[in-house]
Amino acid sequence: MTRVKSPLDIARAAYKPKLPLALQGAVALKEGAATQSVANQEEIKALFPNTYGMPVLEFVKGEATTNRPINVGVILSGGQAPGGHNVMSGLFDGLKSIHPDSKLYGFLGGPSGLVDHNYQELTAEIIDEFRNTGGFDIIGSGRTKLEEVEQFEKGLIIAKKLGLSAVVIIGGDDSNTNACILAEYYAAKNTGIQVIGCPKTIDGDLKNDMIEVSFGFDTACKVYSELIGNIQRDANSAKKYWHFIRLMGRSASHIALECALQTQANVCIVSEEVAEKKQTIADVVNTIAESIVTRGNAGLNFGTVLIPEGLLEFIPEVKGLIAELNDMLAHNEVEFKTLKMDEEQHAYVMAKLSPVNATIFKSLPLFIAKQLTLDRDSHGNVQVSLIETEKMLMDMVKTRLDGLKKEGKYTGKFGSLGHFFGYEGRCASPSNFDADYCYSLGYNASLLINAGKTGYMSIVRNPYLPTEQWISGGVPITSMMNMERRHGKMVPVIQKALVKLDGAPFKFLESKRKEWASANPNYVYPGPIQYFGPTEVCDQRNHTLRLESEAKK
Ligand code: FBP
Repeated sequence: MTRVKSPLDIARAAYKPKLPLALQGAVALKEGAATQSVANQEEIKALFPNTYGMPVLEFVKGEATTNRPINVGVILSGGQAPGGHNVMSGLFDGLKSIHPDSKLYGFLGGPSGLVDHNYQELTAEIIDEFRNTGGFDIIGSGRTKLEEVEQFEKGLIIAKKLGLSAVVIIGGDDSNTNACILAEYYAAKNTGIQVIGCPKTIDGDLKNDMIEVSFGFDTACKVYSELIGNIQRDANSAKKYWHFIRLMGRSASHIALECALQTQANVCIVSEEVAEKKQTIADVVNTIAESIVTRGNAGLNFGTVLIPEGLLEFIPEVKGLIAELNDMLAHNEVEFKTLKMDEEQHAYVMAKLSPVNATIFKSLPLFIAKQLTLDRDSHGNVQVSLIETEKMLMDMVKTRLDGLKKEGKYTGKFGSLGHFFGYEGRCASPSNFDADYCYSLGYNASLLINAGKTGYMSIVRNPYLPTEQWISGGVPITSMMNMERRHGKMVPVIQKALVKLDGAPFKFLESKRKEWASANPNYVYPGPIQYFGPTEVCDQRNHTLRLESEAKK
């Protein structure tokens, strides 16, 4: 059955993503200095003897060469992010420009597709259907962790059968950690199968000196900011609700911060700051209540509060509780699951926890306590998207305001509504920035493969500048790694990039906070992403990228 296309789908299909100047034609490879991992150099070097210490790579203009056809398998891993389809179309076009007989295979449903040999050849017809569209539906995604030798071996069988030169893994920090382990395994065994990663995640936490932004962040933030702007206009019209808006971002608060910069919301909680200042839940409640009191006493009984999805894990008292819960539930999973939900499970957890954590657990609203014990994801993370922190804060803020009212310090009226924005933005049609950036990442990945590289992440630098000035190449994944404790064991992982409290975006928010929380805010209504029109409207970069890039000058 043919898919019914929206007018935007049809118009967007004709969009030609822009490539960096250096990639428009034949390329040559320039090698930079050798790299080392961000920390734990000796341990990482010992674990990755074949892929450690490689140089940073840059593509520059070169001479045309004769190439052989290349077959490549591609995997979409983890949460959806706008632009994934463009990574694939860039990869496809790159492979075809290397040799028209090259083939691209998509492994279906994420990394498990490689292990279970579920795949489909991606023909020009299929790729054309998905150019510049959002979503990962071209082949689907999944969260299976690639970590066992048995999985690598099964992958090898299908790679050999399809004559693959390389596997491209489009994923976040955990998926690219797995890509690195796979690359090392295949290199150590001399299989000739290369592995290349691409930096995906709306969360924006796969970021470092070489990767200024992960793809999808720009579009997702623009979608959420449009919604927040609309809510602010509604709030400013009806003047009767405080909107508590939780925003995706499993760990880092990059999304909440960027949306605050785009919309000038009244309050934006930043988890990293909460952790740094060792704040309690009561402190967070007070921060929010303060703005509500200031505005309420001035007759303004409405406003917006942005809450990062991962907040609870950053509140030191709750973090300790979650760590103990993770271990306890992992060890008692079977028994725990036989218990009746709610009371039985709650009592069971209370009995198993240390006294300190049992007290904290008991103090949480029942629905939050229950949500904290839900199944972990395949990487052992709490599924923060299922924890309704905004509702918890709405309740607690109300209690606090009732108290302040009794003390005669608050004269306003408090009505609140909760929202969670996450899935709304993950599959949006990519902004022009993400469409170009992703296409370039994919095209660039094909060139890394053609150059015989493995264990590299495809990178495109200077994304704040116009596309033609972007610099593309590769960075060894081992250079982003450090050792971290996971499931009670020290393992090599890509270091997650949290919001830097001395970074320009947070500093800017900090300088504006008082003003935005006050009775006289100046809401910004960003409106929808524009795909056609003047460049200052359509090609605008996000504030995080702008502020960080200006700070570098
Ligand atoms: P990735 O880290 O895989 O890119 O996913 C990010 C994310 O969208 C988080 O913001 C969110 O917490 C999580 O995925 C939700 O996961 P799921 O799609 O499994 O519900």
